[in-house]
Amino acid sequence: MTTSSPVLAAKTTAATNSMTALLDELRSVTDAVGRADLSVRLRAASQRITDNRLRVVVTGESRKGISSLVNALVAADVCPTAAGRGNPARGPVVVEYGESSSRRPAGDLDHTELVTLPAPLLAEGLVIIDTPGVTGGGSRRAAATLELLTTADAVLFVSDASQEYTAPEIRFLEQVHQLCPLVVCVLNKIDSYVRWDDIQKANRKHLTAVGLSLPILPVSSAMHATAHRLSDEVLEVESGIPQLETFLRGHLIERADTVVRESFANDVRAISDHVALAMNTELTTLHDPARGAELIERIHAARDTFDGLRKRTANWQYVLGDGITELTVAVDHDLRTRLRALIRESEEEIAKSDPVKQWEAFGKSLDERIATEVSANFLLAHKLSIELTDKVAERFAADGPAQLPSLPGSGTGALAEQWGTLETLESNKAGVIQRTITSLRGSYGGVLMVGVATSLIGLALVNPYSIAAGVLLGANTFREDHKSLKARRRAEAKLAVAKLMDEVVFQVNNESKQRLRELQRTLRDHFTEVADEMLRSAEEALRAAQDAGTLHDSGRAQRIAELDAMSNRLRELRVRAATLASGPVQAQ
Ligand SMILES: Nc1nc2c(ncn2[C@@H]2O[C@H](COP(=O)(O)OP(=O)(O)OP(=O)(O)O)[C@@H](O)[C@H]2O)c(=O)[nH]1
Ligand SMILES: [Mg+2]
Repeated sequence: MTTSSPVLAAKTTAATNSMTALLDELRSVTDAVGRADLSVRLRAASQRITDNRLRVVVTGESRKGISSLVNALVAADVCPTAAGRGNPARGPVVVEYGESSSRRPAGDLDHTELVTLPAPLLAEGLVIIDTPGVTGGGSRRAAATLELLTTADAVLFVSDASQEYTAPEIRFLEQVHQLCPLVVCVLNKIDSYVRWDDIQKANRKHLTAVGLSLPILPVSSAMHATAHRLSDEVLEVESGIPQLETFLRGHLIERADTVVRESFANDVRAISDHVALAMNTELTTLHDPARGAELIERIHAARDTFDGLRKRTANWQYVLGDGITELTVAVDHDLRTRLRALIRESEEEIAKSDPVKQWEAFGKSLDERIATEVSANFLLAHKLSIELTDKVAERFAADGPAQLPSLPGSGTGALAEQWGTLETLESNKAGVIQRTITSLRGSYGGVLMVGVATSLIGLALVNPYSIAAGVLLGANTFREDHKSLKARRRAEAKLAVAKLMDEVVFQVNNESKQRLRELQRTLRDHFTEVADEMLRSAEEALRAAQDAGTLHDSGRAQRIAELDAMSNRLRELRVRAATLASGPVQAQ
């Protein structure tokens, strides 16, 4: 979604500039030694530093002020609110940095809109996502939002000061926390409820009861809007929005900055190690051929290990392949078990009552329950995917150093659009008219039958006897029909439920299989690439050592001088990178 967006955050601080400049310098070295693979990696590292955007998803139950909060954070009226244009967005609104304000559809299936504007918090790298409020613990929207959360760096969970957390809110918070560890609870509308601090205390108790220790920050988006309009700084502080911004800066932006610096230092270290291997092998061979030979032997052995790591027969490849198969089976089994329980419950309900009377309500509640089960199944798949990534990395690292790749997350919110709804019952469509016709047919038959018999004894076809018989038979048919209709309706209702569940299993399984295939591809590509890089370095080192052996005395001194210079340059770059990585956060 946003990752493909051409709009980049304006996060060009002095530190990011120095970091990218250093990576460029290092690239001139990797280019000089002909390591195009390392140059590509350096370019990707530069991109990560300049495009270091953090996704903050804002969610909560409907009408708590999610959109109003996003507007307050960017000090602009960019997300439609119930109070504003009266037409809250149907899908998420992604708000990110842009030099000028713009608004366009993000081109997704789920009605996502992309808004850009030059707000300070966005310029620091935040991308804020306004989501449509979830209407209950198990609604489809909650399922769609959960999917969005797999790519979130932080979540703001909005509730208001009118009431304490409800059970569905706590359930949802627990799920959110499983997907994104940085969750901030925002207590909105403190301007309208004087006893908001009681609600805050009560909410803290609810969170503690389920073992969640999350910050609860009281705010008033409405007060912030007024403060902004009147340029009233005191009111602005009272609104709590600046405090929320400070929190996000301290806990998200600065920490992410540290992560970026660390990964920058790691990249520089790893890449200079790759280059240094060939250089040092050549230098050692030039200085001391005996020691060089020993080193070459060791590199040969390492080369074979790295070559083995690239092959399909490598242990980590088996761990990955088997893991994906196991995961697919476990996720499918979990979904089927959950839905089977749901089918059983629904059948009991159908047997107990006549479902036609509340078919629509029944369908709605079933839909909610399906969404709850699908969400739980999704969370399980996510958890198992992370465990598998760790397992594969562990296996790989047993034979060589590995870095963890980031997990793929589609974040399209398509999860909830996968299954249909309960279909209308045929017998329900028939209604009263059909039943009257049926019973009339019965009574008509009665009139005819008795009429024909009585006509034999000289009475008219329609006579008091035939009419009485008609009435009697008609009533009977009506009763019988009513009974069989009820049975038919139940059978039909059960069939409709089973059909819907089949569809859910089919669609959800399809989606999760696709996700797992993507996971498999990402992990396979990542670890193969790491193994390729290591193999390439070993081969380069062997080649350099061989070249060194063929040099004559005069060329040898010159080559030693060249290598010494390059190796000094590498060392100097590493020292500078380490200083930059541990340096203080610099303002723009
Ligand atoms: N008093 C008060 N009202 C607020 C505040 N923030 C939002 N509201 C009101 O709450 C209502 C809902 O606000 P929205 O921002 O549309 O809420 P939402 O959570 O985005 O709602 P949906 O997108 O429809 O789920 C509107 O009538 C807002 O005016 C606040 O800080 N104080
Ligand atoms: Mg909204």
